[in-house]
Amino acid sequence: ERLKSGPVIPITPPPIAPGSQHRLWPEIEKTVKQQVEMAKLGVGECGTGWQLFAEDGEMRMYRREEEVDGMVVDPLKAVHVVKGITGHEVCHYFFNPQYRYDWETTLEQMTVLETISEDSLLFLQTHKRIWPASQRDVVFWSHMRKLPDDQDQDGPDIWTVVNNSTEDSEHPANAGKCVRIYLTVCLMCQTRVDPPKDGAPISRDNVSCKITYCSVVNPGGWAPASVLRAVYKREYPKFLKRFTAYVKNQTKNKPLMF
Ligand code: 6CM
Repeated sequence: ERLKSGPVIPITPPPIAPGSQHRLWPEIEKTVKQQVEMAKLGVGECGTGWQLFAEDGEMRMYRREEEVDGMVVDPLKAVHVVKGITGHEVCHYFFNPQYRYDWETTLEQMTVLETISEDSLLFLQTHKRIWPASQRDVVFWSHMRKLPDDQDQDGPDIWTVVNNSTEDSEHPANAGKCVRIYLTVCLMCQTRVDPPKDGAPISRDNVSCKITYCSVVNPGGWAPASVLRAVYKREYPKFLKRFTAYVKNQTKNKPLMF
């Protein structure tokens, strides 16, 4: 039978390269582990140098004033607790490019340069110019993952997205009108579930998400310190409030995603 119809050619699906084969993978692994460990550390009562600069309801934002070669690189750490959403949902809307223009108000243009793996993307973004500084752009990988909660093995997983600057030979820094910025960002989300006493199914009323957002941005070139600090003071609270409100609004009529 077979000989009559010719040789049997096995049909194998095209290989999907796992992230672990990618040139950036060792750096992604190392950075994600480091960033999550750092995000888990509290800001401490005092003495660690974190100063509270914005507060609104459950949201607290802290910064440490730091400069490198005269440029402001103040590390930022924010914590927020938002009712009715899960960590997986928060990370889903933060990671996926199709939602970014909806919530990222400083964004001018976003391009996905490469899909590294299902949960890792390479982005090029240009941000709106802030007077009197030059416009900024940034190339970064972004990676989303879930991690078991070692404090609560039976509880929901921790979800995280880490963004970290990298190089891309086709988009060299400072080649056009933009100054390249360098960032490391970690969004870490822990879901709390408070099940109904009567054994009723878990609804959005029974969940809340503790969000920790850490960021260090090097502006990459001249930017007046006072303007930069004023921009951060205004933009970070605006971002976290707007983004979490966006996630609440997007998910309110959808089933919970753990
Ligand atoms: O983490 C955030 N967004 C992510 C997705 O876009 C990603 C990108 C962060 C870019 C942060 C750059 C913001 C600052 C750009 C202006 C620099 C101006 C310099 C000159 C000023 C005098 O991680 C949310 C980022 C929220 C930022 C407020």
